[in-house]
Amino acid sequence: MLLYNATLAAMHGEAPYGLVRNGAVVLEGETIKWAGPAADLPGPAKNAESMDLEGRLVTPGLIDCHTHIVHGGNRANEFEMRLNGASYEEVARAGGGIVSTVTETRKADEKSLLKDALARVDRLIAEGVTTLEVKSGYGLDIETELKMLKVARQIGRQRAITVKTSFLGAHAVPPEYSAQADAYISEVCLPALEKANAQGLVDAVDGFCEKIAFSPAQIRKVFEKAASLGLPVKLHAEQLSNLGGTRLAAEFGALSADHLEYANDEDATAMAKAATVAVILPGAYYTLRETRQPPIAAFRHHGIAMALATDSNPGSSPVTSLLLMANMACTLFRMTPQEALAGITSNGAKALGLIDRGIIRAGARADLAIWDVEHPAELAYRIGFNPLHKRMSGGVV
Ligand code: DI6
Ligand code: FE
Repeated sequence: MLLYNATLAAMHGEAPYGLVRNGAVVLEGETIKWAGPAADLPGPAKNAESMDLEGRLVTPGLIDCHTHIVHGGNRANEFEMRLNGASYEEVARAGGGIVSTVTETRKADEKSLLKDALARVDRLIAEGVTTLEVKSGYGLDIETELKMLKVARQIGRQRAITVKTSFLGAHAVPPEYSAQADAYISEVCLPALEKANAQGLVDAVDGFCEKIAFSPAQIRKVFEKAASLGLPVKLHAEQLSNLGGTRLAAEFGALSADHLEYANDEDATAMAKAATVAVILPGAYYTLRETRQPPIAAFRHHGIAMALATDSNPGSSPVTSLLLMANMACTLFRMTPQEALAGITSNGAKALGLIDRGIIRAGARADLAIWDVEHPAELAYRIGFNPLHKRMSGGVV
């Protein structure tokens, strides 16, 4: 199939956005066979079945590389609590926060978890998302952690979207292990990880390194298990304070360190050395009314790839729009529209360790988003406007 009369934001090469005016893309099955200026089209491609894109913009399919989109219930009540003056930490210490979603997620069966998650996933798909990361971490017992990961895998079967799963057993200490975080790690988290991995449910291992969650020493135990299983790691690090999680993640060659509001130049140096992607999550920053900004200038200075994600979760980021995250990253953090688009395409792929997508070039997976806009900056510029014309996942519209 030949797509022609398009502007390509290929997201690689010298030009800003990898922009190709009057471009064309040739697809073969699930794969991009050729992409470039229409004038350079190889002869045989001209005979293919063709689709006139009437000047529209084509980007790689969007990648949401950090979500907790599978969960029971919602936390509108805590939204109200915070508006009545409670802080995020106070809500968590009062037994609310993550733990209240754990209760709801334990109660829910797979069918209802899937139904609720799909309603959110469909909002992302409607904005051109073709690859989605989903974390566990609201089970915090072996059975429910496995249940969440199974539901995540189901999403990839029920919708034309690639799902990558991250095991997040070290998300919070469940009430039954209150003040026994070490015991929780050894008795629940590590055995759950082994079991989930044995069932093929784990693509990466994540953790929450924070005072209200787990210390670097505890996260190290989880990462050592991940390494022994041959699984890549990533980490919620430096979100509310600087505990050294980012440097720990870099030491383990993490795919990404996420949040990073309290990261410093030393952390950025370690990330650069390990080629760890910085995942910026403006939805959590905004929802928590955080004032400390992630050190974007340091990440730029060190040449660190920056990804953007929704962090879709019922507590700190009830978000189902990746385009809104692009807008917020620009307006709140002064990222450029080009950095924002890279954050939800090429660098999102890197944060998941995927080398077959996130850019438009021969050999990449045919995951594309076709937009009713003239210039890619429009994608980050507008607020609450979805200009998606068509989405292609593995070559299928
Ligand atoms: N950091 C976050 O922002 C979310 N998880 C995490 O580790 C919050 C999850 C929640 O509040 O339910
Ligand atoms: Fe998160």
